[in-house]
Amino acid sequence: MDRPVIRDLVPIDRVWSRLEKVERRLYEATTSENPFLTRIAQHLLGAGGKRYRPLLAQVAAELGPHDGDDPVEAGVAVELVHVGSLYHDDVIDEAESRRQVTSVNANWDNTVAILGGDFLLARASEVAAPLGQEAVALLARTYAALCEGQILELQLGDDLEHGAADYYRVIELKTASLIRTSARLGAIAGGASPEAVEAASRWGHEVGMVFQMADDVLDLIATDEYLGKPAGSDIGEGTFTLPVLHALEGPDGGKLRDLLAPRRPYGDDTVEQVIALVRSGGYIERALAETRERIAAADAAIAGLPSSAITGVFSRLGEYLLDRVSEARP
Ligand code: GRG
Repeated sequence: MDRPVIRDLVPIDRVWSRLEKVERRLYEATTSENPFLTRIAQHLLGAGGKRYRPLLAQVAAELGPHDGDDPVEAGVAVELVHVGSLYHDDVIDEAESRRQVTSVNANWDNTVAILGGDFLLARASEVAAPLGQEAVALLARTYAALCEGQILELQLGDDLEHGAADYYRVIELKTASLIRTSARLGAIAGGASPEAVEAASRWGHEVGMVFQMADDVLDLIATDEYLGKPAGSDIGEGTFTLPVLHALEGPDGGKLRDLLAPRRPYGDDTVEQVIALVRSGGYIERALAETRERIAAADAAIAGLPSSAITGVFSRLGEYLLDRVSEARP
């Protein structure tokens, strides 16, 4: 069966008309008195991006009665944090491209990318300020979590002895935190009840974890064509994700250590052998089973809410994120 289009999964016109406003506001919020800084700040906005975080904010806002500007501003703030963090991430990774265009660091240089990212983060705070103290504090905690996640990932780089618990902590901080915040801020801006805000937050946390776990599995199984880069790039960077970490603890752990213990850069054949051992040991299936448990936990988080069109939407969005994996399998 064809993969559903995300628009069909969210059949709520208000959500999509607010998202159109988010798009306009993203450009307003990233305009500087200096036209060069405006160009830098808008470089990735114009290149696309899936806008999942503002979409989640609009969906979560449907848990409350407000269909005004506050949910729109919540969506703008979370996308600006996301894009700002991508600027910094591309400096750290020395990335050449992002969203199918030249990355900011490669197009200009690291200084420009760092300042552009800082500007986007600053504008995110400014956009969130009228939403209130809770919103600003939530965003500030989320910037800190992104930094903590990135630092922990750096600390664990090339380390063959850490386990799944460390992996889960990294992805909770660097990815799930902002996805959770997108749902939480949207629910707050929509005027949802405290119970609904908590439910949206728990749902966002679980779905955010699944989002990164699915990405990490894809790096090990998808075609090069789908990924736009060779499979196994995480291994090449010394980042060992859940299936590899489980495999290191299994019967092939010794063979894997022999392959991975020598210093990087690994040859293509080494990466291929590691991937082959991970696949044949059933560790892709094991990681996917763990994502399915989290999708069930996400569903459980919203199960206590009064049943409505929006609870069905939450459920379908979770499934959609996981469907990417079967779509990308060779
Ligand atoms: C100063 C806020 C701040 C951060 C610095 C660099 C850093 C610390 C954190 C990096 C966090 C990061 C890039 C996590 C990965 C998140 C992720 C899954 C990105 C890809 O998201 P998509 O697929 O991308 O939604 P698009 O382009 O579609 O928006």
